[in-house]
Amino acid sequence: MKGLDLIAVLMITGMLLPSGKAVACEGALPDDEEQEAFFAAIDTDHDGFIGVAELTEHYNSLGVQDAAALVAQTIKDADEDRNGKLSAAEFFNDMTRC
Ligand SMILES: [Ca+2]
Ligand SMILES: [Ca+2]
Repeated sequence: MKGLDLIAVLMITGMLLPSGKAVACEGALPDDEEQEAFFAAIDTDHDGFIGVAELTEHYNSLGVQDAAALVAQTIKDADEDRNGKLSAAEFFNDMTRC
């Protein structure tokens, strides 16, 4: 996800950190503690990765209309080592990429 696409998705999903700060690409990278809390909230089986099912659940909980499509797009864009799930680094790299 890049540029306007990312911003649009963030607006649609209301993807906010627990502190209420939006994850954006304007140098507002959240601190490690916030990243960990946010990641852990989605990584419900605590295996250190966000899988398709977890991401789908997250988007569903945010009321995303076509969660499956957004999940597929997110994984496609962010899964740098192509193992089908997102590590914290992959996840936040994608969300904060400009
Ligand atoms: Ca997991
Ligand atoms: Ca991966």
